[in-house]
Amino acid sequence: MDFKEKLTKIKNVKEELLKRKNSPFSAGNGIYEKFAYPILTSEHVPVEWEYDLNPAKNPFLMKRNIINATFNSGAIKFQNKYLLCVRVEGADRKSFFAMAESPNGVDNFRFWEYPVTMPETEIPDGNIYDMRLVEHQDGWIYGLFCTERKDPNAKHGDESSAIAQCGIARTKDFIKWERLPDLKTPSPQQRNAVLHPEFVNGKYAFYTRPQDGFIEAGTGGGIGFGFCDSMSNAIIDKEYILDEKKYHTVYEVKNGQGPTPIKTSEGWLHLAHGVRNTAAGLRYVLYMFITDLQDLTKVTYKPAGYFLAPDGDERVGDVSNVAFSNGWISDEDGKVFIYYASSDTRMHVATSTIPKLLDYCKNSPSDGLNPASSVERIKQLIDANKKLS
Ligand code: M1P
Repeated sequence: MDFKEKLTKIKNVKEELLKRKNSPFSAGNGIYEKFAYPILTSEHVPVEWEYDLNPAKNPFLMKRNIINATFNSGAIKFQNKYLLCVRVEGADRKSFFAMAESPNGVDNFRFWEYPVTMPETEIPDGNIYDMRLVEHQDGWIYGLFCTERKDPNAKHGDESSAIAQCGIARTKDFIKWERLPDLKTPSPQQRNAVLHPEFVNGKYAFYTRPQDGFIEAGTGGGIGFGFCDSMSNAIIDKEYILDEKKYHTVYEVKNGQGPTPIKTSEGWLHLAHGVRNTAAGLRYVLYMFITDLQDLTKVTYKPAGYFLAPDGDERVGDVSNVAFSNGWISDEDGKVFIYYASSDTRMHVATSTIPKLLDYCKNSPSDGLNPASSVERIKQLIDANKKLS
């Protein structure tokens, strides 16, 4: 096959993938529906990102920049399009951001022509990932993300110790980004920091995740909450723990706020990830809770266990057994698009509605924290169902 034929084939295969229709693949669990295909994979990136299309310079039509994965994406509805700010990872292990859009939120996602050029602070980023997009009351769209840099105090020869902090940027169009100083908190490291969409008593409010080390949350306690006066110099003096990690739960090792919460008449709807330990390594699942409309640190409803876990093929990838979400979109008609990544490799969508998610949070039993109460819960349900017959 000559260069031209090869290129046509590559482009046709890609076009078929990009245009593929997606549909719910099972009766689901009544709470949400998962879809048949991932919405974005490394195969979705434009040909021009990976190949040099000049036959004189690339006679074998080889990939020159291999893209390894497309995952953990922020999400927002903008000009009637479903936009994702995707964590794209190259074969060189570096992550960066790229915008992708879809007309309907479940398929036909296409990357924009160029990836995001993210300005740097005085200390260059070693890696950037997991953006949470928030349209704030102040008129800006903020992107909060993890900026990772080599630990300056790492021992000689230690090339893996790193420091994670919350990077902040803002935009009006997702093309031009203004980088602001990193968030400062009492915690030595931060990941999974998220901006609340409204002012709270005139202040900016953040969900944080205090952590002792790069991987370990340690004494960090859980999902934190704090206030600051300005985004141009964001400093949180005190973090309150609003959702603790707990022994023998799906968030026993650590947890983290997912996307920014959705405001409903019944409270703020939250999606978060929880991490537990297993003999096969860490397992990441998603769980939900609601916080009070007035007191944002008060959890009012929290179902036991996970809301969404990696299933089937989702369980395998670069970091297996991981479901992670940092983006969702709530439409005017109450439909909710939950964007989640599986195993740090690819992006998926699940759909639900605000009434269903509220029903799930309010009417699912909370964690009794022991097997006796789990059995009691099931017995009560059996008895109630028996009375129906
Ligand atoms: O590899 C799983 C996830 O690990 C991290 O999440 P957390 O800080 O809660 O452990 C992040 O690096 C995330 O990107 C990744 O998906």
